[in-house]
Amino acid sequence: MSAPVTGILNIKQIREQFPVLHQQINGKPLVYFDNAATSQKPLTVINALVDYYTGYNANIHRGIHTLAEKATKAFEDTRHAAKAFINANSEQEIIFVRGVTEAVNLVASTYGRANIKAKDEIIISGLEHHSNIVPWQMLCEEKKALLKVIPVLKNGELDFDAFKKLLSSRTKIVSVNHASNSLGTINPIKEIIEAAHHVGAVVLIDGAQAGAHLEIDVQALNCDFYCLSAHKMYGPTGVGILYGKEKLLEKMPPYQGGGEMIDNVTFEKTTYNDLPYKFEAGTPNIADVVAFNFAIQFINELGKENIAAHEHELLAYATRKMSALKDVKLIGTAKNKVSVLSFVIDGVHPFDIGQMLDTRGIAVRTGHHCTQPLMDHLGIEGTVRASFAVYNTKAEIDSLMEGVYRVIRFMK
Ligand code: 7TS
Repeated sequence: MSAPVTGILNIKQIREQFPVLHQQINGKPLVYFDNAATSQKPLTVINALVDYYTGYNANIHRGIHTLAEKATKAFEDTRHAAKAFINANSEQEIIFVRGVTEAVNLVASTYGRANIKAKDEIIISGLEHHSNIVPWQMLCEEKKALLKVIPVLKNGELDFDAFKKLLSSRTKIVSVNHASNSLGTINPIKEIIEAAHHVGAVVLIDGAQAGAHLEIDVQALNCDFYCLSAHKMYGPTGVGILYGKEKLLEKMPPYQGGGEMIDNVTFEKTTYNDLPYKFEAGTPNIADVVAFNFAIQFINELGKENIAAHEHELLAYATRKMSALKDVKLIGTAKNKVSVLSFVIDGVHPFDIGQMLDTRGIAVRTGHHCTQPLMDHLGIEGTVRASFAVYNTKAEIDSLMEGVYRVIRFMK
């Protein structure tokens, strides 16, 4: 399979850094189009894990021995890199969590529990992943608050006028994604943040689908919270970031109690550690945090603009080819999209399409993509989703198309 040089990125060289891509699945070269679920990892990230466990595994922050110091430095280096990556104001604003799911739960449980009262309103959007729905629902149930939902237009964009009408002095939190995992829609988060701030609400942005694709500048956005999952950004699973404005984090109660998050403990009273450690109870996922730094470096070295340009070319190419098929319906045709192509084939279950593609070595995701309310709104059970990363090629999209032609011939 050819892997050409596109734009200024050498895709062939990039692919060489991803060992997992070079294998056959069901006798065919693997075509990995499930990047919105999790991206593959470059050798630098894999080697960082091996280096950590073979060279300097130690618990951090507490030891004075050499290994503990080395591990602590590597851990804190990632915080430094993450701060720069999203242009946070300080490292105190970067909390390591397991991923976006934990980040949203942390904010709902701490900021939410401390600030939401009966009849307050929380606004999410109809495009949200379950992890940006359920924690708010739980909070609303507990506090007798109300969950409001920004409607989704036919093309998969948010209805901004409807959003403005939902806003009022009762709105306390607005929580939306930067980009939709099911449809790819890039949301106008700067405008959403501005409008929400106008009524005094705080705003959380779920950046799960933005981290590897879109520029993120939390100061320019002026969001209050921003969440990322490393595993969708060429990094390891089990680690992510919660960014929060320092003045908000300072006032929030801790999330979990335990070691590291304390300043002083007596049986009568415990005082808490400074930021960011107040929110990092217990031994963290040290190895994966250390390796995450190499994923950030991978993205920085390629340049997000270059990555986005390549992925856009792939998206435009695949969209053109799919649109030409009368049996295929694209789901999500927003003007601004990350590289997610969702589709259905009339009369064929997405699961069957996924299985047939897998027999040809093509990995796509099928189903509701943890956005069941969105699928209900669209009146479908689910979609087939191909999502592209920087190592994907047009030749791989040609393979996908061959697979889709075959599904149509075979099933219709
Ligand atoms: N928010 C969005 C927009 C997501 O796409 C996902 C994961 C999450 C939150 C949760 O992230 P986690 O890292 O805590 O699991 N999305 C998907 C997906 O589209 N297919 O598998 C996981």
